[in-house]
Amino acid sequence: MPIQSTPKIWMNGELVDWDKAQIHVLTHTLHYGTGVFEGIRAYPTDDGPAVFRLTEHIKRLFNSAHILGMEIPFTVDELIQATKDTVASTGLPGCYVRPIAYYGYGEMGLNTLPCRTDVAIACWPWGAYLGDDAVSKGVRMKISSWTRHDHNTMPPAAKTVGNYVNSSLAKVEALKAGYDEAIMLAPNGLVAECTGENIFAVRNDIMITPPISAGALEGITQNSVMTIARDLGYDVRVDNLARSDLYIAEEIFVCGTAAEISSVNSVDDRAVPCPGPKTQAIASIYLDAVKGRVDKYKHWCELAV
Ligand code: PPE
Repeated sequence: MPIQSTPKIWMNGELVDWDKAQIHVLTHTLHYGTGVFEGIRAYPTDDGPAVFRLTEHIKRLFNSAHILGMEIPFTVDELIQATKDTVASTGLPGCYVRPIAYYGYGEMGLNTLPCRTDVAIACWPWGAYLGDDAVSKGVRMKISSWTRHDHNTMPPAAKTVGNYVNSSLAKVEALKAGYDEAIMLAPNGLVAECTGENIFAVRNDIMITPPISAGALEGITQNSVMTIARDLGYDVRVDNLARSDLYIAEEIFVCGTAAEISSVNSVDDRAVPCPGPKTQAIASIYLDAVKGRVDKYKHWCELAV
């Protein structure tokens, strides 16, 4: 699906026309992957468009930059406001939001110390990432032949641009083989996450999701899911999962901002019961919560105007 344009993109402090939001072909990050980004969603609520867990996403952008050693020339509060302004400028009830901080035009070479950091925030409508019926029908997963990079190669806890070469290799391999999405294993063989989602597996009635140390991004949807699941009385643990745990799981789902919550119906052609009751219960509350319809999670919805 081609990107659907919106009127404005925020660039270094101002809203510019969508078509004018351009960068030079010698922009540093285009050559070396030296940037950090976020994926956020704004949803319609009764009070207007609200950005889901915006503060946490912007804080994670700064953490990613800190891991990379990049200085963002704005404050957390400034980028929170900039995101709200960009969302409001679309006139849309909801949209996907993509902030990116990158080393701009002016320097080349691997030394990033002299580079200037530019920041942009773009919004556009982005529908169901893994298909409209991802909760009910589930997706077919394949364990990737690509290993998730480890902490001393490309820190997976930072959402850096370059990290996503690894995810793209795995995603395309899975799609070409007829699957919907790939599961990435860490160099030690334990389950890390998917190409753009965290993973949960239910074993012996316990919901388990791998830790950051296993190579997972500290997912904000993962965190929302854990809160919802615990409030439902489920036993939720952050712990390691082996490949075989997935094959014999009672249910599996993946979650992320773009993907929201999606059931898994098979892993490497081993059927997984789908849709699982815990997955369905959590997904239904999550999809209400993002729209500000669940009082106890209303603080997650940060109004754009
Ligand atoms: N792991 C990875 C590797 C990842 O990219 C994401 C988000 C997650 C876990 C879930 O994180 P969170 O969104 O905080 O729950 N992936 C973003 C980018 C997807 C893309 O295709 O681009 C997203 O979902 O926006």
